[in-house]
Amino acid sequence: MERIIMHVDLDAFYASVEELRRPEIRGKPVVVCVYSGRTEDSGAVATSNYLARELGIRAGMPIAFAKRAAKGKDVVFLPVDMEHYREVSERVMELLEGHADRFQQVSIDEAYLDVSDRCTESYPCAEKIAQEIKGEIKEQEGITCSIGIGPNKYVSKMAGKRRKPDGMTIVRPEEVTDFLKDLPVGKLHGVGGKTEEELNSLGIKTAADIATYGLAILENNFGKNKAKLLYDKALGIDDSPVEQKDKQQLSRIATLKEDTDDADRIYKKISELCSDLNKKLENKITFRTISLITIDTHLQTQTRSETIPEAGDACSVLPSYRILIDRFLSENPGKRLRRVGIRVSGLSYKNGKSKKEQKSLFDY
Ligand code: DCP
Ligand code: CA
Repeated sequence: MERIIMHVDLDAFYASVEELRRPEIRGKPVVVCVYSGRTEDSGAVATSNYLARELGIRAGMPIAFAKRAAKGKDVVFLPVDMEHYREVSERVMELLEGHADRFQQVSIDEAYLDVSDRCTESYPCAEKIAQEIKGEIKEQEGITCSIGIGPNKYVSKMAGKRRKPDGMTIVRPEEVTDFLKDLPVGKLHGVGGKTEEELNSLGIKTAADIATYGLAILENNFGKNKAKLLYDKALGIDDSPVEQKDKQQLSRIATLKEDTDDADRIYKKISELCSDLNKKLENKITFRTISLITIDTHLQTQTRSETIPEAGDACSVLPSYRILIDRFLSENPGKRLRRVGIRVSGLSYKNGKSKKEQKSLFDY
């Protein structure tokens, strides 16, 4: 059976999330930075929104360069808030997972969905799912994504890059070679700068050139493995499966009814979140570390963690959360919280029965 794979990538992720929660910066160029702290401007750009990209400001650029490009213009510079982006990411990933037969998250804002079973070779079905996903992410999180659909992971990734932001591109099996043929070799996902140069020096500029060159001659120049890799990229061949991986951490975050610094109110919300998280743990996952996540009225996020003896019930560790809450409040007098959350990490997955339930030979 032919597979149908979808690649979902959130647009200008950190910047979109910042624009969403800070209405005052919407419509302006936004640059999100990792400040190293050495001097005021040392560090690098993590991402920029599309307006800032028009000024030439891009991810990876030193902040000082970005400031020069922004000179005289109303450009907003913000520090990264990883905790917040992780929170949004986790919710989006859960939403996506619900639409897939097999699901693989590949970065904070990217995932592959295998929809082959639910769509049995029907691209209109996959397109419908993609539209639903776009709608749900927009409605639930207020941000946009770009989606590529194709017969394998590589083609879906390449398709997703074709139209951004808020794009959708479908490449059916019979369209793959045509879709790739005019692309410069450097644009093929996984072909690095050095390989691009080597190919160019042989007169190979596009995917079509690689295909015409042929596998045998490529092998002379690149060795067997790399030649096959390049050839497959030119023709859009990729058999790698969408690999479902166990999560490393689980969390739940919620908004308090009103901003507060009252320990009991915060504790009450935390206990609700514990019950909710237990539904996910299902007595099948244990954890060794717990964290309290706090987001105050100025959107400042803090995380406090504690290593505990292995546990499987999120509510059994409520006393430890109480200690973390009290510690937060005493260290931050006057600070009121808008949102609170819990996270468990250091996860172990029990496959089927737990050790206790497994009978030894002697029990028989
Ligand atoms: N990121 C980073 N440093 C980089 C590249 C990216 O910290 N050099 C972070 C910020 C991005 C996020 O990872 O928001 C996702 O990376 P993408 O490459 O998907 O870039 P964006 O989502 O920002 O933009 P695009 O719309 O091009 O996907
Ligand atoms: Ca992205």
